[in-house]
Amino acid sequence: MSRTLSREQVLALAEHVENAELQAHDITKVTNDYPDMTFEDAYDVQWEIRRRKEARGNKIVGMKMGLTSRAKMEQMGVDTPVYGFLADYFAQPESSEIDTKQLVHPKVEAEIAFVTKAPLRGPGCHVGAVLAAIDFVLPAVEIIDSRYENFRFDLVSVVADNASSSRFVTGGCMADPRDVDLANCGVVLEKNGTVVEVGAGAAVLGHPATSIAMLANMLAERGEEIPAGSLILSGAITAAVLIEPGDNVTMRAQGLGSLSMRFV
Ligand code: OOG
Ligand code: MG
Repeated sequence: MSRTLSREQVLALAEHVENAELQAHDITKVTNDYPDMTFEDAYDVQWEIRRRKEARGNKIVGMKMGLTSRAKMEQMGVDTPVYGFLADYFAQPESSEIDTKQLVHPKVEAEIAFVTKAPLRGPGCHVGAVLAAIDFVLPAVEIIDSRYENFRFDLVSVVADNASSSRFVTGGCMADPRDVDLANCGVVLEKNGTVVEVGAGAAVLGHPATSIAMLANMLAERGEEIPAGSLILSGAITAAVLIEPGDNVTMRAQGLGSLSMRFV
């Protein structure tokens, strides 16, 4: 572990970045002011944002992996997966209206969500352990919203910004992972009735369950685990799509049904 920030700097950055989320305004990326910041520093900031939300009474309902597909890595110009947490108010019902006034510049991503029935702990967590600990999978649209100007960032900055987490919608049908071929599962993302992205589960590290194993192993580096009952977004299968007020978004996943939402 290497760190460059003092405790006071971590607390100040967490307040600064979280305020941008809560007030829906953009900020310059944190590495402009702290060019030597490390991943450990950035995760310290993210975990402090999580602590602030919990102290305010928010519940943490799950986790997300990001930048797990080539499409996303190329779109954002980065090369390593990152994780973030999901707070209770990020979850939005299927077919609901999502208020863009609470967001800076939202984009949508088609993902597979995993819900755990047993804790997952690294190091050494593998796909087999993940599949044994999963209660069910279901399709999900993640609404990401970087707080950084023009959605441009480096990996350290995006980690400090909770991996751009802001909202997510699950729906369609839940399935036992034993019954679905998640690598070959085709997904279609539509905006206003037009297909804008297509892909298959294998885009996420060869199999989306790999992403959950990677999360357990990354968390182990901080002595943390994935608790039972967590919802985990395994990462975008395709590139993210910018949306505007008035847009309707539908995701269809092979054998798992579809889900929609509207942005206002
Ligand atoms: C970072 C979050 C990426 C995904 O699924 O790849 C992400 C970003 O692109 O803003 O959630
Ligand atoms: Mg995502």
